[in-house]
Amino acid sequence: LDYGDRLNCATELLDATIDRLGPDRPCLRSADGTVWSYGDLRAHANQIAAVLVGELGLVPGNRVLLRGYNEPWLVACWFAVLKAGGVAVTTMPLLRAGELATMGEMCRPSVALCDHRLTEDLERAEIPGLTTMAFGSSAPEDLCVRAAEQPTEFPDVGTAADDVALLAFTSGTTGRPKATMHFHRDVLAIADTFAADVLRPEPDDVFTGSPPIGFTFGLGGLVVFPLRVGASTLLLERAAPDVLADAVAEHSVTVLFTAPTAYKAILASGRADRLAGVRRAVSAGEALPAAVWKDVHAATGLRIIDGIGATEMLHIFIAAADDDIRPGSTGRAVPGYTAAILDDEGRPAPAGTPGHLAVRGPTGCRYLGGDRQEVYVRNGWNLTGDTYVRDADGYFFYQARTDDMIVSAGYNIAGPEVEQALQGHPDVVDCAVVGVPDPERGMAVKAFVVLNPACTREVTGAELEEFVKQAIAPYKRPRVVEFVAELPRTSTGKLQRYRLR
Ligand code: 3UK
Repeated sequence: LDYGDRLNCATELLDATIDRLGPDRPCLRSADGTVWSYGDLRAHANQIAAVLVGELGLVPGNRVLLRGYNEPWLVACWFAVLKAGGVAVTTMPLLRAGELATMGEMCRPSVALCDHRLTEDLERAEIPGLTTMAFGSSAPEDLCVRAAEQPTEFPDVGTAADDVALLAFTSGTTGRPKATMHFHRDVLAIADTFAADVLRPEPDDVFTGSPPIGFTFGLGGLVVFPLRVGASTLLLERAAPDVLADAVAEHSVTVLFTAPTAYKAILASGRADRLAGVRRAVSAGEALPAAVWKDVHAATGLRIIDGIGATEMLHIFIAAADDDIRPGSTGRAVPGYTAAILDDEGRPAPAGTPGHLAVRGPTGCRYLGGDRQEVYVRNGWNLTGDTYVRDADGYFFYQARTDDMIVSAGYNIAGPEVEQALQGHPDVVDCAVVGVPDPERGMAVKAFVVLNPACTREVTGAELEEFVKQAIAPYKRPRVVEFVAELPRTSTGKLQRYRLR
């Protein structure tokens, strides 16, 4: 992956793709049937870049906060910022004033481009020195209206390959978000490793998915990967599993990005047949249980590509596709990346022994501000905070977030394994397993369980304890069960077990 010293990833993704394939190919699709060609997207991005520079006084290196739903204007804004040499600070529409204020404090953006429906929380965040311009309405001061008066050509700023292009926030399964910095070359590197070698998209593919573009899973899967090959992408403002499945069928989608919970929900809602036209389906964000992989395969013939990614790494670094897939395993190191399991002292652990997942490759963690950097990166290895096992063939098996490993009476118990066992119970719709202090065992396994509201029978904790005992080693069974109406999740859908602890 040698991109040379000067590189602007927006020029490469947009202008270089147009140079190769022409401006008329479909690029961005919306649920209502609107299609922007590559040429349309470039023209809008160039016009917005002209507003950024000419009206908002942006100079290279300035940070621009982006806030919007997954829709074409948000993508145009993202390209505009990079074309103008700015740093895109992507945020998710679900975030509220308090979270936006924290992010503003951390990365001090000078400009915000914000969907006109989402400005309220941003204003309440009161980020000092910030000029906000709204987009997506027909008001005279709207960015889209202002941009329409600008020339459609713009000379992209010749950034360095290792200039920061993107500030992305971790979803914070353990509390305060952290901002990670990614270079122009990193943005291309994720397309030229995971996408090129594992996903292998083609120019006629139609992408879609649920992750927000403000989450690097969505930015890669729904913007960077399709544009790198000249494919098109369907952007959905709302992508609940049923909506997503219907959109896949209606728009002849061939490449799908979503999370394990969505695949489960699509199966449960009887919509698996809607995925019949999909060629490549990716699952990331949380571990994909083997049972879900097999059920999707049985219902559709699809072989889901599981992949672990992280905001710190920008995108996916362990995955498997096609015949390489072993259900229940995340896969092997993506070509270009090296992955290992390390013990507590940082030495390589042998195959079959659980330890800390460590990875190195063309992308890696750079926290803004630098503090906590030494927690994630040690001896050149990025430590993701996950406990994994590697087998002799180089396949990696997820155990738990290391913080979610429960040491009970000397046994190491992975909370997610107990959750999967509980999920097998017909009346359990959702659950989370954590360790709670216990005078005898040190820690005891505790399960928080959401029962199917349609269940009329009384389900007891003792029944669930017995059920798990039959499914996995008895010492892993939950000693305490608490029934709850719902479980705490992050805005990217991850369980927040630390809040339950
Ligand atoms: C967990 C997985 C098991 C794991 C992400 C794809 O999820 C993404 O980034 P985040 O920063 O979280 C990272 C953490 O999430 N995880 C992700 N994928 C898997 N665990 N199997 C998986 N397949 O704990 C990891 O450390 O929110 C995913 C692409 C880009 C991303 N940012």
